[in-house]
Amino acid sequence: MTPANPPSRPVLSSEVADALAAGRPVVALESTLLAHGLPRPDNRAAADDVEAAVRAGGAVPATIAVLDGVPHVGLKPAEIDRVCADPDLAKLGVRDLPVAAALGLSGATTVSSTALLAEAAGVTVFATGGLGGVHRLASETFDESADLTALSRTSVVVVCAGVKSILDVPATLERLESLSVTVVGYGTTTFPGFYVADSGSTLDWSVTDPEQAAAVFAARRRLAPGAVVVANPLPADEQLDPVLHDRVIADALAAADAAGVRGKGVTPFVLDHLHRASEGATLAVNVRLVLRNAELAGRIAAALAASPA
Ligand code: PSU
Ligand code: MN
Repeated sequence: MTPANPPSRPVLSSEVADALAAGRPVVALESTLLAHGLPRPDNRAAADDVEAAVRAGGAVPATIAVLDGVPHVGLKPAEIDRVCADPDLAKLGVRDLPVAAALGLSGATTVSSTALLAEAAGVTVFATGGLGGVHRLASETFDESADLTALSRTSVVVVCAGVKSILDVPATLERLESLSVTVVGYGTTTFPGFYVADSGSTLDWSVTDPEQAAAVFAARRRLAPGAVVVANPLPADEQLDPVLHDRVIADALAAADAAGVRGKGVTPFVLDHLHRASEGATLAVNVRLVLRNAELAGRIAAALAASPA
């Protein structure tokens, strides 16, 4: 059987191809947060809203997923329908891409695989909700997201609201340092806590506007491969109530443990538990922070296009 396109040769939508050819700004969006991070059917409206937020920031959105073995950068509405509707869609990190390509499988892409496919397509700015990272009790389970090592070798700007607060945030920041991933706060040296504005950890550096973020990325690209993480906190008046946050996260982690969930099932299980236990409060905040990140990513992509490295 002839293999489908190898992962290094993604298929671009015509809008994304035209924008890249003309040097116009493009922002990559991951599909795992749609397929596995947000519940159906709310995820479908969120997908459109996130793309609209990228446009509001001044860039063309490029949602990324693998369909029938072929990596796509920029999805048509019917393709986004597929990603959002299929309850059995695979979750694909970098290591899963060759299997999907060779066997003609479909799946949503995580931060790690989205960053790789974006870079291969020439898209250098990427928006998500929260990065994967070091799980609590990772010293026993060895559960550390492949997002971290992927970002150490992939040259993209990733706009996020920190790392998911279900994780061990200080340990994740230590690993990002070890892996030489550049991390800057957006307008703050307080590292955001995904659903909450403050994770309790601090950063060495901050940038004040999209132009500074673009300049940091341009300098990083001249220096060495690897990502620039732009950590964009929710404003305090939009965050989840921190007391509710701490309670529901403890419950969700205990439930995951009791259910014996392991591996790549952990993050979707815990996010789903949180959405239910908070009666939708974590879901609303999750969507809100992704929209803010998408808009900022659009503005950073526009700044990069205005003064290319
Ligand atoms: N951010 C969100 N929701 C998500 C994720 C991130 O707001 O669902 C996904 C991303 O795709 C990230 C993945 O790459 O969770 C990490 O999964 P794991 O912990 O299994 O590496
Ligand atoms: Mn994991």
